[in-house]
Amino acid sequence: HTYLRYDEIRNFLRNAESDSLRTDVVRAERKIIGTTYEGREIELIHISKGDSPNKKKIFIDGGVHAREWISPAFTLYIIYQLVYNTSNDDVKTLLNHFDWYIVPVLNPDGYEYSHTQNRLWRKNRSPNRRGCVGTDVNRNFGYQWNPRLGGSSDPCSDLFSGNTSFSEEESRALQNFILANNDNMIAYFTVHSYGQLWLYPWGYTNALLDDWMDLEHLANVSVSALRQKHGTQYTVGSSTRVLYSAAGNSHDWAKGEAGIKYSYTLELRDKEQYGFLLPEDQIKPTSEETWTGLVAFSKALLLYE
Ligand code: 0X9
Ligand code: ZN
Repeated sequence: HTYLRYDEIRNFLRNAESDSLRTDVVRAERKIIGTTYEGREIELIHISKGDSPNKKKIFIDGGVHAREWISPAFTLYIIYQLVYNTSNDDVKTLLNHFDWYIVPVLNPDGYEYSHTQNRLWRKNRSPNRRGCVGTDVNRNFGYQWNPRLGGSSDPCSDLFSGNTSFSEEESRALQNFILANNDNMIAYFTVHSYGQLWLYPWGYTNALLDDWMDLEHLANVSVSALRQKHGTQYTVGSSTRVLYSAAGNSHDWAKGEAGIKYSYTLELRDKEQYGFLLPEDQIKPTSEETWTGLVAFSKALLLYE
């Protein structure tokens, strides 16, 4: 329960894969889905029972924003549960009914930079005009992409949307993988911090989804289970209405372009106190409660869909 560097995360994934192959209850397979500007490989892990090709799929990414360290930490907790806790009844249910696709760190260049140079770095590390570095990966997706709606066309801004949509390796890698695998993909989660929010599209407009009540319902089920664990309160709602508009974000793209019905942005702990600098002693409780929410979501989905 410490914040790991990217090479440690990759070691963890390598071990999860090889350990799973020594069991017959779970199969974890790694896949490189892209290579960043600085040459780091973006790794995904597919966790399944390897028994049926037609299960519903759930996709989860973390580490889109460099400084949000709790996000990769939580995705590793999910992987740990699914691979090493297979005698647990919840884990059994999750593996029996779903295939899991998890990218712990979509933006490893930024993540490493936030460890070595600037703790509060947000963007990736690809160079721009005017000597400024980095694009906000969560403004670079190509569904209603618009730098004037909660992004920026200033390459020096922390919210730089890129010169075009999908100009960045990270957003393109996610796009390519999902479009090649989105048959039966029922849920998409992008894990961020902070604010304790369970958000659904749209992020580019105030308008509500046609099926917003379905997304709202499962989000409410999830956050009430989450709250039972350690008392942590979450707010549910449309991302524009609850937070602010942010065109080019990934859950809008997952919903609008990839057609994944239950697309969410999670903002984990905390609310104001530590913000991005969440202490390591909160990794465990944060992961436990969010896992509880995710389990409740998955079970409710089985009943609801
Ligand atoms: O601004 C973002 O990209 C997300 N918040 S963060 O503090 N993690 O940077 C929120 C994205 C959710 N979508 C919208 N609010 N539109
Ligand atoms: Zn974020």
